[in-house]
Amino acid sequence: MMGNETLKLVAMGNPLLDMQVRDGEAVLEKYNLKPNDAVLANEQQLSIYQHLVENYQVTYVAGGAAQNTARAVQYVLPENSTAYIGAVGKDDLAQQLRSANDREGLQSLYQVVDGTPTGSCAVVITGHDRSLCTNLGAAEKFNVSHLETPDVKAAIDAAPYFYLGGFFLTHGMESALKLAKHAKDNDKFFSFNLSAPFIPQFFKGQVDQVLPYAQLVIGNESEAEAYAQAANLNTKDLAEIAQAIANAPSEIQKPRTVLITHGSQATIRAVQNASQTYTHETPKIESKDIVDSNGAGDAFAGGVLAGLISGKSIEQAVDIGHRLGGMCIGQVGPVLKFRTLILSTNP
Ligand code: 26A
Repeated sequence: MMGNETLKLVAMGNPLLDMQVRDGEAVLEKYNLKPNDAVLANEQQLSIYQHLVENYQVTYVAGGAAQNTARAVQYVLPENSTAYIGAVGKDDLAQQLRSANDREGLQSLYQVVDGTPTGSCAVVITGHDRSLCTNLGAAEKFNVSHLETPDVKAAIDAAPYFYLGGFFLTHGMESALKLAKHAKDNDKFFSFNLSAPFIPQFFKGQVDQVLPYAQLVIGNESEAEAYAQAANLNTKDLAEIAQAIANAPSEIQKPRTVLITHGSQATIRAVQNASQTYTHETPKIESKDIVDSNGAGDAFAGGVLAGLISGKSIEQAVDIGHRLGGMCIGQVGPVLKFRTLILSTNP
């Protein structure tokens, strides 16, 4: 185990192995998936993984939204700056995820759950869109007791920054609140991502419980719209929605910042109780340079966090986020450079 002297960020989420295929129009139709969505697999969708293996060339990539973000943060920061918490099975997939994190210098603080496989995510690419269909497996068995194990507790005590994948709120409320309250009690920085429209849509109560502790909330346009609907805001205006999230009740002293990305359009920033919102133009990416958007939002979040951790202004941090998001879009899967995370390609 590394020492925690240099540790800056602890992230928590669902560690997943991504099974990515291209030209997946027929898969979307067969499994009733939308082109740019993220869902938990229902019973009819559970055969998708086998279907992909049997009918497509599958690229296996290390995934899990918050894990992708943590790797992106580590990509920017000096060695041994990041650690990641989540639950995996006792299997080869977990080993592959661990190795991918090792290669990036992200410390894996996994809880290993016996008898349940490591989670997987079908990533179906159509054009520039990605549809994510997840079987959480062991990730969903995460138990709050893991936060009290010596290595994990030491990392949490050492880290000044925390990042939670909003996806984790479907099952890990107790652990999420524990991290959030630890941050509040120790005057540390807690942030989370809305992750997918179904999180604010169906888990609004859970979002509202962690929101008061968050100094930074990140989401995209469809997640913001889902939040607005769930909160009865009666608006589709992204700046208004961002401001409403920023102004939601707070338990902390520092003002909350909300960043809403909007694909290739400008990112919107709102600050709690501020009189105006801000926009940050995104750098133009030529269509020919786009491979797929899997993980782009995670890379954006990682760049922003890495910027803030390095003491940059929020404007500079958002720029770093845009650069990392753009870099990810040019690679297969949630990858920043052509080196590490593609585990294998089949056949
Ligand atoms: C609970 N769900 C649905 C999920 C996810 C998820 N990460 C955590 N929980 N569904 C998809 N992902 C990950 O999102 C990344 C792209 O942003 C995928 O593993 C993919 O790498």
